[in-house]
Amino acid sequence: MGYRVAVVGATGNVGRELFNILEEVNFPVDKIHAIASRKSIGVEVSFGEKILKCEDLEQFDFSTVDIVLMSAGGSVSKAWAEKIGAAGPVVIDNSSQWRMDPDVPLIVPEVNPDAIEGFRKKNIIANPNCTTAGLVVALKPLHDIAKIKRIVVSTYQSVSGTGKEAMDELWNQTKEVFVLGASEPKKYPKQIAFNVIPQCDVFLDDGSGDTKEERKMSDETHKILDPNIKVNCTSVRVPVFVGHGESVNIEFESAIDDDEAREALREAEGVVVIDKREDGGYATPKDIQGEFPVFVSRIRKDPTVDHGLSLWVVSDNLRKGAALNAVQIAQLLHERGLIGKVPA
Ligand code: 11C
Repeated sequence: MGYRVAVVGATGNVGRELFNILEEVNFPVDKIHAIASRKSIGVEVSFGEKILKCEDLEQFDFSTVDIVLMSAGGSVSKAWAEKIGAAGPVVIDNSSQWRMDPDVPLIVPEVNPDAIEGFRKKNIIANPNCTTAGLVVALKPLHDIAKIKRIVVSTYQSVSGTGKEAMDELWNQTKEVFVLGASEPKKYPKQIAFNVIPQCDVFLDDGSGDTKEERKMSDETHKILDPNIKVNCTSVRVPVFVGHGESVNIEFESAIDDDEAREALREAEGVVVIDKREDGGYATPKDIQGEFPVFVSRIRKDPTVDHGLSLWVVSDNLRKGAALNAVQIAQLLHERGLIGKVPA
């Protein structure tokens, strides 16, 4: 027996990956709907061999499905997720809208699977930000050995995190630079081709100087892994199409050496260690595009603190950072027999 599934935001980068991954992991699907805003009604998306035509979000009867995978941005999730959850299906939401709501579990299945049990209050489960997902999968096995006190993270985020128009902007500017000069930036505050931009998302107006992306890294790490970990993050956009890298410096409460960390990471679910300490003996965004795991490289002691390690983490932001994690949440619900109507 399979489930009746709807994908909301079916035409976006993550929406399309949701269909691919449901198919790749052979999720038990009986019926599947592609849902989008009115302007995309009739647009075709593929699910395996099948072609689906997008249906109108405003007209769709959500009581006819069991699971809704949503990736249509924060404002659509704000307006729709609670209503959809109240109609019956469980909503797995990829936006930042519900992540910090105390009545909504924020789940990375390798890290905090048991927290999923709390989803009935709103019938919504939140999927984390792409950089947080990769980070916590890599931190969890280390935190289990020697508690983490503080992390300093610098991200190297690809343009697909901003969406399709940002990918076009990088592509067009890259071509234009050698002819007429790069066109004016639209999606980013500065030229992204042949550049790096130390800003992801908007600046917060709380006087901290942090961007929204940087705050998500700290808030979401606290909710998923441990509220006591101090997080300092600088998020940077780089001219890469897919795959987010993260340089992570970790300070632990007690001793852990690099061999022990490497071994724990090798055994951890959802992690692949590539750490050869030679030219090219590490993972880059280009190497891991389309892959499921989180890749960890450059694991080494940080001798500047008592118990410190540095590492390099890279994952496919559209997969583990978004669509894959959402589908893994659906698989977790399925394994635990949690998909069905909200109990009366
Ligand atoms: C980026 N991390 O790369 C963002 C994209 O909260 O789900 C995902 C935003 C989010 O710009």
